[in-house]
Amino acid sequence: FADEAVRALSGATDQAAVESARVAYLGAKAGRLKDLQKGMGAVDKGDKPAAGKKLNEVKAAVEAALDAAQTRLASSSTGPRDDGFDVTLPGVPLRLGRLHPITQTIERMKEIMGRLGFSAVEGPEIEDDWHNFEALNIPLSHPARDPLDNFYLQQQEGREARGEGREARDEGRASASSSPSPLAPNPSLLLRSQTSTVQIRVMENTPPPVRIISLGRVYRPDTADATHYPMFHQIEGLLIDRGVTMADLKSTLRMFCQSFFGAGSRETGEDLHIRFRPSFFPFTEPSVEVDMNWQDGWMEMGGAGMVDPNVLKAVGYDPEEVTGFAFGLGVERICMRQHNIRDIRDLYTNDVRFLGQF
Ligand code: FA5
Repeated sequence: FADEAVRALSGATDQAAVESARVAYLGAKAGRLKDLQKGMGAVDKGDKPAAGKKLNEVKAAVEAALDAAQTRLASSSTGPRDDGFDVTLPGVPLRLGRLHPITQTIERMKEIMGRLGFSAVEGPEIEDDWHNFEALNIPLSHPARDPLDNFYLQQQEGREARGEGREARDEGRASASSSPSPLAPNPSLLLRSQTSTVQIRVMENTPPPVRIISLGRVYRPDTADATHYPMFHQIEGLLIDRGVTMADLKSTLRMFCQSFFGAGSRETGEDLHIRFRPSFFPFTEPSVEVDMNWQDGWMEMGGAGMVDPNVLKAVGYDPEEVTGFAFGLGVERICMRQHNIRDIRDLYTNDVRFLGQF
């Protein structure tokens, strides 16, 4: 009995096993030792002292084994171990990384527009004059080309600028995603100021119908304030087909906003409205500024309109055959509204305590 109990206790690998061995051998009610003590009554009077002594020895041996097992388990789960590793010290919390709020917004926009049948395409951030201005019906004299409103890239000297410029433009026509080399000596290379450039790149390479979105960085020498940053993101949408109207534009934007902000759903009980204000963009006619209602007011989302026939002609489409709408919305503004971020600069100071909230 003593050997069996000692073996059970010294082999126990956790507290539960020690406790069940304790109950089985030393338990006050039905333990095996208790049974032996009860059996003492039947022992002959003359044998009793020897039997009592033996019983005490067994009890002491089992109790010692119990102590040893408890000490062994306690020292292995708390306090420093032989190898100096103290398992009682507090751990170092793991910091999980997460996507930047703008990246999250972009992913969500792609997902929603994808469900509406728009596929995402990319365009280069270094653009030429043709895609950023000329094909978008922005003539040479237009103020949008002002060097103070654009990040033009420095030109190489001693090369014939005009001819090289046309070459860079032809390269651009060849592929919607290939970017002219930043070293190309085109005096009109610039960091794109809008994602509308991608409209041209796609239409040059795709016969209608077209249904795309393009999301990416754009650059303007705007002074940074609460709602402006010199680098920001736009989502551009373009749909070209037979018989496309302003009604299609409005319902597409409405569905997009409804999905994005979750407004108009039964849960929020909020109704969602899109408002068009007359505006002007050289590449759309008519042109509008797009607002959506939000918390008792209107929030400006971006610009939109019906693609100007001159743009359709510039990319080789027949305006008599197809029409289309385009829109360009500020991604930061939408992200800020979604999360109640008051200052756009917070998105780009890279303070992980701020960014970690989203
Ligand atoms: C355009 O850029 C047009 N390309 C939009 C367009 C596309 C019109 C297709 C028609 C058809 P605009 O310059 O208004 O438009 O800029 C659109 C949005 O970008 C603005 O409404 C605003 O939300 C955002 N935006 C403009 N400048 C900044 C800036 N400096 N920082 C952050 N967001 C900006």
